[in-house]
Amino acid sequence: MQFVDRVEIYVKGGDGGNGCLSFRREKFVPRGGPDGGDGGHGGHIIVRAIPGTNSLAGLSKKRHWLAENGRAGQGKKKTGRKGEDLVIEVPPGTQIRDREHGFVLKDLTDPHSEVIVARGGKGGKGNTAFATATNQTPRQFEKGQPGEERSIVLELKLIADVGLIGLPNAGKSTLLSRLSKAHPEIADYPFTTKYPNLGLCRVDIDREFVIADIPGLIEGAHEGVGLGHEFLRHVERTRLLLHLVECQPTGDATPFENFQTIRHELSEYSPKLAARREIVILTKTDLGNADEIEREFTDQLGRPVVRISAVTGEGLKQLVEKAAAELVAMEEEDPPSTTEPSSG
Ligand SMILES: Nc1nc2c(ncn2[C@@H]2O[C@H](COP(=O)(O)OP(=O)(O)OP(=O)(O)O)[C@@H](O)[C@H]2O)c(=O)[nH]1
Ligand SMILES: [Mg+2]
Repeated sequence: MQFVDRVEIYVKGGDGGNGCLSFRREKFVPRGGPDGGDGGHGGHIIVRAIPGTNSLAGLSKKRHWLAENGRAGQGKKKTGRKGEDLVIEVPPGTQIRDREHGFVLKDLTDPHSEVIVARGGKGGKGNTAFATATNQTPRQFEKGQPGEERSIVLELKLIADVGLIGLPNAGKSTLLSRLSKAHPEIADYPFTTKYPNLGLCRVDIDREFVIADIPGLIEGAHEGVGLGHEFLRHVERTRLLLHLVECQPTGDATPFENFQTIRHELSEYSPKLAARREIVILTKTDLGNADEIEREFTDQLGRPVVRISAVTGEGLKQLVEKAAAELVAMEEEDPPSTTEPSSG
Protein backbone atom coordinates (compact mmCIF):
# COMPACT_ATOMS: atom_id res chain seq x y z
CA MET A 1 0.00 0.00 0.00
CA GLN A 2 1.20 3.46 -0.80
CA PHE A 3 2.36 5.41 2.17
CA VAL A 4 0.07 8.36 2.61
CA ASP A 5 0.90 10.65 5.44
CA ARG A 6 -1.04 13.83 4.74
CA VAL A 7 -4.65 14.07 3.69
CA GLU A 8 -7.08 16.95 3.42
CA ILE A 9 -10.77 16.33 3.80
CA TYR A 10 -13.95 18.32 4.14
CA VAL A 11 -16.19 17.46 7.07
CA LYS A 12 -19.67 18.62 7.96
CA GLY A 13 -21.80 17.77 10.93
CA GLY A 14 -25.44 16.94 10.30
CA ASP A 15 -27.95 19.77 10.36
CA GLY A 16 -30.32 19.90 13.28
CA GLY A 17 -33.92 19.00 12.47
CA ASN A 18 -36.53 21.79 12.56
CA GLY A 19 -38.84 22.15 15.48
CA CYS A 20 -42.48 21.45 14.69
CA LEU A 21 -45.43 23.84 14.72
CA SER A 22 -48.48 21.86 15.60
CA PHE A 23 -51.60 21.94 17.78
CA ARG A 24 -53.38 19.08 19.31
CA ARG A 25 -56.45 18.10 17.35
CA GLU A 26 -58.80 15.80 19.09
CA LYS A 27 -62.48 15.25 18.88
CA PHE A 28 -64.33 17.02 21.63
CA VAL A 29 -61.31 19.06 22.65
CA PRO A 30 -61.99 22.38 20.99
CA ARG A 31 -58.72 24.14 21.75
CA GLY A 32 -55.95 21.61 22.06
CA GLY A 33 -52.67 23.13 23.18
CA PRO A 34 -49.41 23.18 21.20
CA ASP A 35 -47.85 19.78 20.59
CA GLY A 36 -45.00 20.42 18.11
CA GLY A 37 -41.92 18.39 19.09
CA ASP A 38 -38.27 19.43 18.94
CA GLY A 39 -36.02 18.60 16.01
CA GLY A 40 -33.27 16.02 16.53
CA HIS A 41 -29.63 17.11 16.76
CA GLY A 42 -27.41 16.52 13.76
CA GLY A 43 -24.70 13.84 14.02
CA HIS A 44 -21.11 14.79 14.80
CA ILE A 45 -18.06 13.92 12.75
CA ILE A 46 -15.57 12.21 15.03
CA VAL A 47 -12.00 11.28 14.26
CA ARG A 48 -10.78 8.35 16.35
CA ALA A 49 -7.33 6.74 16.66
CA ILE A 50 -7.54 2.98 16.13
CA PRO A 51 -4.43 0.85 16.66
CA GLY A 52 -3.73 -1.39 13.71
CA THR A 53 -4.68 1.22 11.13
CA ASN A 54 -1.26 2.11 9.75
CA SER A 55 -1.74 4.78 7.17
CA LEU A 56 -4.09 7.48 6.02
CA ALA A 57 -4.40 5.83 2.60
CA GLY A 58 -8.03 4.89 3.19
CA LEU A 59 -8.97 8.54 3.59
CA SER A 60 -7.45 9.75 0.38
CA LYS A 61 -10.26 8.18 -1.63
CA LYS A 62 -13.07 9.96 0.16
CA ARG A 63 -12.78 13.71 0.37
CA HIS A 64 -16.21 14.68 1.71
CA TRP A 65 -17.59 13.36 4.95
CA LEU A 66 -21.11 14.35 5.93
CA ALA A 67 -22.81 13.23 9.12
CA GLU A 68 -26.50 12.46 9.14
CA ASN A 69 -29.00 15.27 9.65
CA GLY A 70 -31.38 15.28 12.60
CA ARG A 71 -35.02 14.67 11.71
CA ALA A 72 -37.68 17.32 12.14
CA GLY A 73 -39.90 17.25 15.18
CA GLN A 74 -43.50 16.14 14.75
CA GLY A 75 -46.90 16.67 16.25
CA LYS A 76 -47.93 14.87 19.41
CA LYS A 77 -44.70 16.22 20.94
CA LYS A 78 -42.58 13.75 19.03
CA THR A 79 -38.91 14.66 19.00
CA GLY A 80 -37.13 14.10 15.70
CA ARG A 81 -34.54 11.36 15.57
CA LYS A 82 -30.94 12.36 16.18
CA GLY A 83 -28.54 12.07 13.24
CA GLU A 84 -25.94 9.28 13.55
CA ASP A 85 -22.37 10.30 14.35
CA LEU A 86 -19.86 9.48 11.67
CA VAL A 87 -16.53 8.08 12.85
CA ILE A 88 -13.37 8.40 10.78
CA GLU A 89 -10.69 5.91 11.83
CA VAL A 90 -7.06 6.94 11.71
CA PRO A 91 -3.78 5.54 13.05
CA PRO A 92 -2.55 6.70 16.44
CA GLY A 93 -0.08 9.51 15.83
CA THR A 94 -2.37 11.45 13.52
CA GLN A 95 -2.49 15.17 14.08
CA ILE A 96 -5.56 17.11 12.99
CA ARG A 97 -5.43 20.74 11.97
CA ASP A 98 -7.99 23.23 10.79
CA ARG A 99 -6.99 23.89 7.21
CA GLU A 100 -8.09 27.49 6.98
CA HIS A 101 -6.71 28.74 10.27
CA GLY A 102 -3.90 26.28 10.78
CA PHE A 103 -4.50 25.56 14.47
CA VAL A 104 -4.24 22.05 15.84
CA LEU A 105 -7.58 20.53 16.80
CA LYS A 106 -5.99 17.53 18.41
CA ASP A 107 -3.00 15.25 18.38
CA LEU A 108 -4.40 11.75 18.45
CA THR A 109 -1.32 10.23 20.01
CA ASP A 110 -3.05 7.75 22.29
CA PRO A 111 -4.86 4.72 20.94
CA HIS A 112 -8.64 5.18 21.09
CA SER A 113 -8.38 8.92 21.69
CA GLU A 114 -10.85 10.93 19.63
CA VAL A 115 -12.00 14.41 18.76
CA ILE A 116 -15.16 15.92 17.35
CA VAL A 117 -14.05 17.78 14.24
CA ALA A 118 -17.48 19.02 13.15
CA ARG A 119 -20.37 19.30 15.57
CA GLY A 120 -23.86 18.45 14.49
CA GLY A 121 -26.34 21.37 14.55
CA LYS A 122 -28.79 21.61 17.41
CA GLY A 123 -32.33 20.59 16.71
CA GLY A 124 -34.88 23.45 16.78
CA LYS A 125 -37.48 23.66 19.51
CA GLY A 126 -41.05 22.85 18.60
CA ASN A 127 -43.82 25.26 19.47
CA THR A 128 -44.66 23.30 22.63
CA ALA A 129 -41.52 24.74 24.18
CA PHE A 130 -42.79 28.29 23.73
CA ALA A 131 -46.08 27.89 25.62
CA THR A 132 -46.38 30.24 28.60
CA ALA A 133 -49.16 31.17 30.99
CA THR A 134 -50.02 34.15 28.83
CA ASN A 135 -49.43 32.52 25.47
CA GLN A 136 -51.04 29.15 25.30
CA THR A 137 -51.13 28.93 21.53
CA PRO A 138 -47.58 29.83 20.53
CA ARG A 139 -46.90 29.86 16.84
CA GLN A 140 -43.16 30.17 17.38
CA PHE A 141 -40.80 27.33 16.65
CA GLU A 142 -37.10 27.14 15.81
CA LYS A 143 -35.35 25.90 12.73
CA GLY A 144 -32.58 23.41 13.24
CA GLN A 145 -29.07 24.85 13.27
CA PRO A 146 -26.72 23.93 10.46
CA GLY A 147 -23.95 21.46 11.24
CA GLU A 148 -20.43 22.82 11.64
CA GLU A 149 -18.29 22.51 8.54
CA ARG A 150 -14.59 22.86 7.90
CA SER A 151 -11.71 21.46 5.96
CA ILE A 152 -9.18 19.60 8.02
CA VAL A 153 -5.68 18.39 7.39
CA LEU A 154 -4.75 15.02 8.83
CA GLU A 155 -1.07 14.37 9.20
CA LEU A 156 0.39 11.12 10.35
CA LYS A 157 3.56 11.63 12.29
CA LEU A 158 5.18 8.29 12.79
CA ILE A 159 5.96 7.70 16.40
CA ALA A 160 9.44 6.32 16.76
CA ASP A 161 11.99 6.46 19.56
CA VAL A 162 14.96 6.64 17.29
CA GLY A 163 15.40 8.41 13.96
CA LEU A 164 18.01 7.49 11.34
CA ILE A 165 19.44 10.49 9.55
CA GLY A 166 22.22 10.96 7.08
CA LEU A 167 23.01 11.65 3.46
CA PRO A 168 21.52 9.41 0.77
CA ASN A 169 23.32 6.07 0.48
CA ALA A 170 24.76 6.31 4.01
CA GLY A 171 23.37 2.88 4.84
CA LYS A 172 20.28 3.87 6.84
CA SER A 173 17.89 1.34 5.37
CA THR A 174 20.53 -1.37 5.59
CA LEU A 175 20.94 -0.64 9.29
CA LEU A 176 17.18 -0.73 9.84
CA SER A 177 17.01 -4.11 8.10
CA ARG A 178 19.80 -5.43 10.34
CA LEU A 179 18.26 -4.21 13.59
CA SER A 180 14.60 -5.04 12.95
CA LYS A 181 12.37 -7.28 10.90
CA ALA A 182 11.61 -4.46 8.48
CA HIS A 183 12.42 -5.04 4.80
CA PRO A 184 13.15 -1.61 3.38
CA GLU A 185 14.41 -1.24 -0.15
CA ILE A 186 18.20 -1.08 -0.29
CA ALA A 187 20.27 -0.09 -3.31
CA ASP A 188 23.57 1.50 -4.20
CA TYR A 189 22.08 4.71 -5.54
CA PRO A 190 20.84 7.78 -3.63
CA PHE A 191 17.17 8.31 -2.75
CA THR A 192 16.29 4.64 -2.67
CA THR A 193 14.04 5.38 0.28
CA LYS A 194 11.17 7.62 -0.72
CA TYR A 195 8.87 7.13 2.26
CA PRO A 196 9.71 6.51 5.89
CA ASN A 197 10.03 2.95 7.13
CA LEU A 198 9.52 1.85 10.69
CA GLY A 199 11.01 -1.12 12.44
CA LEU A 200 10.92 -2.53 15.94
CA CYS A 201 14.30 -3.31 17.43
CA ARG A 202 14.25 -5.85 20.23
CA VAL A 203 17.11 -5.34 22.67
CA ASP A 204 16.25 -8.18 25.01
CA ILE A 205 13.17 -9.74 26.51
CA ASP A 206 11.88 -6.56 28.08
CA ARG A 207 13.44 -3.77 26.09
CA GLU A 208 12.60 -2.63 22.58
CA PHE A 209 12.48 0.57 20.61
CA VAL A 210 11.03 1.79 17.34
CA ILE A 211 13.36 3.04 14.62
CA ALA A 212 12.33 5.35 11.79
CA ASP A 213 14.32 5.31 8.56
CA ILE A 214 13.67 8.39 6.46
CA PRO A 215 14.81 9.44 2.98
CA GLY A 216 18.33 10.84 2.82
CA LEU A 217 18.87 14.51 3.61
CA ILE A 218 20.95 16.73 1.36
CA GLU A 219 22.25 20.25 1.43
CA GLY A 220 19.31 22.64 1.25
CA ALA A 221 16.93 20.09 2.77
CA HIS A 222 15.62 22.65 5.25
CA GLU A 223 14.48 24.73 2.25
CA GLY A 224 12.76 21.74 0.71
CA VAL A 225 15.55 20.41 -1.55
CA GLY A 226 15.43 16.65 -2.03
CA LEU A 227 12.99 14.30 -0.38
CA GLY A 228 14.10 14.24 3.22
CA HIS A 229 12.73 17.58 4.31
CA GLU A 230 9.14 16.52 4.04
CA PHE A 231 9.87 13.71 6.43
CA LEU A 232 11.95 15.57 8.97
CA ARG A 233 8.75 16.10 10.89
CA HIS A 234 8.70 12.37 11.52
CA VAL A 235 12.05 12.53 13.26
CA GLU A 236 10.89 15.58 15.18
CA ARG A 237 9.09 13.26 17.53
CA THR A 238 11.90 10.82 18.04
CA ARG A 239 13.98 11.09 21.18
CA LEU A 240 17.31 10.00 19.83
CA LEU A 241 19.02 10.55 16.50
CA LEU A 242 21.34 8.04 14.91
CA HIS A 243 23.43 10.03 12.50
CA LEU A 244 24.99 7.79 9.86
CA VAL A 245 28.13 8.87 8.04
CA GLU A 246 29.60 6.83 5.23
CA CYS A 247 33.33 6.15 5.53
CA GLN A 248 33.83 6.06 1.77
CA PRO A 249 31.52 8.71 0.36
CA THR A 250 31.07 8.96 -3.41
CA GLY A 251 31.36 12.75 -3.70
CA ASP A 252 34.36 15.01 -3.08
CA ALA A 253 33.44 15.92 0.47
CA THR A 254 35.11 14.15 3.39
CA PRO A 255 33.01 12.16 5.87
CA PHE A 256 33.39 14.93 8.43
CA GLU A 257 32.24 17.57 5.94
CA ASN A 258 29.24 15.40 5.15
CA PHE A 259 28.51 15.15 8.84
CA GLN A 260 28.59 18.94 9.14
CA THR A 261 26.27 19.35 6.16
CA ILE A 262 23.59 17.31 7.90
CA ARG A 263 24.14 19.10 11.21
CA HIS A 264 23.66 22.40 9.42
CA GLU A 265 20.42 21.23 7.82
CA LEU A 266 19.08 20.05 11.16
CA SER A 267 19.74 23.32 12.92
CA GLU A 268 18.27 25.31 10.03
CA TYR A 269 15.18 23.14 10.08
CA SER A 270 14.62 23.26 13.82
CA PRO A 271 16.96 24.21 16.66
CA LYS A 272 14.97 21.89 18.88
CA LEU A 273 15.64 18.95 16.60
CA ALA A 274 19.31 19.89 16.37
CA ALA A 275 19.55 19.85 20.16
CA ARG A 276 18.34 16.27 20.36
CA ARG A 277 20.73 13.60 21.56
CA GLU A 278 22.67 12.03 18.77
CA ILE A 279 24.85 8.99 18.31
CA VAL A 280 27.30 9.43 15.48
CA ILE A 281 27.85 6.27 13.47
CA LEU A 282 30.53 5.57 10.90
CA THR A 283 29.10 3.08 8.39
CA LYS A 284 30.59 0.60 5.94
CA THR A 285 33.78 0.23 7.98
CA ASP A 286 34.50 -2.98 6.05
CA LEU A 287 35.51 -0.79 3.09
CA GLY A 288 38.60 0.38 4.96
CA ASN A 289 40.04 3.69 6.12
CA ALA A 290 37.84 3.67 9.21
CA ASP A 291 40.57 4.20 11.83
CA GLU A 292 41.71 7.48 10.38
CA ILE A 293 38.14 8.78 10.01
CA GLU A 294 37.25 7.70 13.51
CA ARG A 295 40.22 9.66 14.88
CA GLU A 296 39.14 12.79 13.05
CA PHE A 297 35.60 12.53 14.43
CA THR A 298 36.62 11.88 18.02
CA ASP A 299 39.13 14.75 17.87
CA GLN A 300 36.59 17.17 16.44
CA LEU A 301 33.61 16.09 18.54
CA GLY A 302 35.38 15.21 21.75
CA ARG A 303 33.29 12.08 22.21
CA PRO A 304 33.38 8.54 20.89
CA VAL A 305 31.59 7.46 17.74
CA VAL A 306 30.24 4.01 16.88
CA ARG A 307 31.66 2.04 13.97
CA ILE A 308 29.42 -0.37 12.15
CA SER A 309 29.45 -2.63 9.16
CA ALA A 310 26.38 -4.37 7.87
CA VAL A 311 28.68 -6.77 6.05
CA THR A 312 30.87 -7.98 8.92
CA GLY A 313 28.39 -7.14 11.66
CA GLU A 314 30.92 -4.96 13.44
CA GLY A 315 29.41 -2.66 16.06
CA LEU A 316 25.76 -3.62 15.58
CA LYS A 317 25.31 -5.13 19.01
CA GLN A 318 27.16 -2.29 20.73
CA LEU A 319 25.03 0.21 18.86
CA VAL A 320 21.78 -1.37 20.02
CA GLU A 321 23.02 -1.41 23.62
CA LYS A 322 24.18 2.17 23.44
CA ALA A 323 20.91 3.40 21.92
CA ALA A 324 18.87 1.51 24.52
CA ALA A 325 21.00 2.93 27.33
CA GLU A 326 20.61 6.49 26.01
CA LEU A 327 16.83 6.07 25.84
CA VAL A 328 16.73 4.80 29.41
CA ALA A 329 18.99 7.61 30.61
CA MET A 330 16.69 10.15 29.00
CA GLU A 331 13.66 8.65 30.65
CA GLU A 332 15.32 8.91 34.02
CA GLU A 333 16.24 12.54 33.41
CA ASP A 334 12.88 13.46 32.01
CA PRO A 335 10.16 10.88 32.60
CA PRO A 336 7.49 10.86 29.89
CA SER A 337 4.47 12.81 31.11
CA THR A 338 1.27 10.86 31.45
CA THR A 339 -0.94 13.80 30.62
CA GLU A 340 -1.08 15.02 27.03
CA PRO A 341 -0.93 18.76 26.69
CA SER A 342 -4.43 19.67 25.61
CA SER A 343 -4.59 21.33 22.27
CA GLY A 344 -8.16 22.23 21.65
N1 LIG B 1 30.18 -2.56 2.03
C1 LIG B 1 29.12 -2.14 2.69
N2 LIG B 1 28.06 -1.69 1.98
C2 LIG B 1 26.98 -1.28 2.66
C3 LIG B 1 26.93 -1.29 4.09
N3 LIG B 1 25.75 -0.79 4.48
C4 LIG B 1 25.08 -0.47 3.36
N4 LIG B 1 25.82 -0.76 2.26
C5 LIG B 1 25.43 -0.54 0.84
O1 LIG B 1 25.27 0.84 0.62
C6 LIG B 1 24.22 1.09 -0.33
C7 LIG B 1 23.23 2.06 0.25
O2 LIG B 1 22.58 1.48 1.35
P1 LIG B 1 21.12 1.93 1.82
O3 LIG B 1 20.85 1.23 3.09
O4 LIG B 1 20.13 1.78 0.72
O5 LIG B 1 21.39 3.47 2.09
P2 LIG B 1 20.36 4.59 2.57
O6 LIG B 1 21.08 5.47 3.50
O7 LIG B 1 19.11 3.96 3.05
O8 LIG B 1 20.13 5.37 1.20
P3 LIG B 1 18.86 6.24 0.73
O9 LIG B 1 17.63 5.50 1.06
O10 LIG B 1 19.07 6.35 -0.73
O11 LIG B 1 18.99 7.54 1.43
C8 LIG B 1 23.65 -0.27 -0.63
O12 LIG B 1 24.20 -0.73 -1.84
C9 LIG B 1 24.08 -1.13 0.52
O13 LIG B 1 24.21 -2.50 0.18
C10 LIG B 1 28.08 -1.80 4.79
O14 LIG B 1 28.15 -1.86 6.02
N5 LIG B 1 29.13 -2.20 4.03
MG1 LIG C 1 17.25 4.11 2.38
